[in-house]
Amino acid sequence: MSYKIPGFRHPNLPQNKLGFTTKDYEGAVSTLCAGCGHDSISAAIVEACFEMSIEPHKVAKMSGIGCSSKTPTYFLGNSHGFNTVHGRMPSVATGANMANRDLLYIGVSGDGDTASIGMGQFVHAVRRNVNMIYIVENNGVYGLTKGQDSATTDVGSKSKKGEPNALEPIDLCSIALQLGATFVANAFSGDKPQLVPLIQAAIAHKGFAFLNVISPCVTFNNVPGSTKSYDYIRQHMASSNTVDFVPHAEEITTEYEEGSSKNVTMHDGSVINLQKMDPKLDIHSRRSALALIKDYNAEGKVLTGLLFVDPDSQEIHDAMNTTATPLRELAERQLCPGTAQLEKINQALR
Ligand SMILES: Cc1ncc(C[n+]2csc(CCOP(=O)(O)OP(=O)(O)O)c2C)c(N)n1
Ligand code: SF4
Ligand SMILES: [Mg+2]
Repeated sequence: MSYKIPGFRHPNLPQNKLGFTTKDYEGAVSTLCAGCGHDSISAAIVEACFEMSIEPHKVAKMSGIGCSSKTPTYFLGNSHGFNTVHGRMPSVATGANMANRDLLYIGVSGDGDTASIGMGQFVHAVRRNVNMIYIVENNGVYGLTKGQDSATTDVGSKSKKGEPNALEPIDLCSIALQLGATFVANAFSGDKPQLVPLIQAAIAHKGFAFLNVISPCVTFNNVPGSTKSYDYIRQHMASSNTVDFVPHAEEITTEYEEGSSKNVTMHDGSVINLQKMDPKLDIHSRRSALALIKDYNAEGKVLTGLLFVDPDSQEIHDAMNTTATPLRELAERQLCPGTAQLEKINQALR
């Protein structure tokens, strides 16, 4: 119960453009272990949505199974939600998005949920460029089922009760880049100043926005020897850039040092300002991101920040030329072509 303490009214809380306070973006009291990284990610989602004045009823929270997949209960309590089956969130999110593109889809998954049982589903959501934000709360362990190694556990990493892991891990950012994800970022749950603008940029992105967030499991994988512990990540984390998100219609007011900063304008007019860029990173080149992840990895470092973005990406609705109207709003007149038209189609097939 580390994230939200229930209840008093705070009349002086700041309000956003909609007149809502952060309270309006919170959810039920968390039942996760005190100190779990996942709760920090929930808090960052709350802050990001509050600051962007997102209408809670225009959000659909999607998840699979795991401690991570439980978290949508603990944020955006006034939004829609679908807690699916283990590893099956991507197909349910794809279906929902195809039926109604008017909602903001926030998918939350775990390393087990995505990199093992859900891998087949994940790759197709990326390939289809479904317009959603997809967060993997990556603790390198199956938290909910009490501490087995996952497919993202590093070689030699040791969880609380385990032997050092012998198998090569799957790097989800690299996989997402190779599959064509149009927005890829890596972050740490303990670095809120970096995480909140990354979530906001992912929300503003049109297409599949992938966010891998290293999120320590304090109960099973926060011991010396684990490469997903708080201490290890704090000591080995390196930033490719620091990120400022400037919403549409707001001016960039901060002055940045020349040469160390870059603006990326998103399709809705908002701007991601990247500062202190690693000069080796070209934010619009998959190759450069893939190479840099490998370089940092070889030095034993964990590269964080925005790694790749295609601001002109064509999401699945663009590619398939589907109707902009949510299917539930289509009347029979629009759905049924009529007898004459049907006869024409049938003739063409004979
Ligand atoms: C079909 C199916 N297989 C196995 C399980 C058991 N199971 C539940 S959660 C989980 C792993 C969760 O790990 P992860 O996605 O990393 O989430 P975490 O708890 O670490 O946040 C497993 C194997 C299940 N619920 N359903
Ligand atoms: S078991 Fe681990 S992942 Fe699950 S709530 Fe506890 S600390 Fe978080
Ligand atoms: Mg996990």
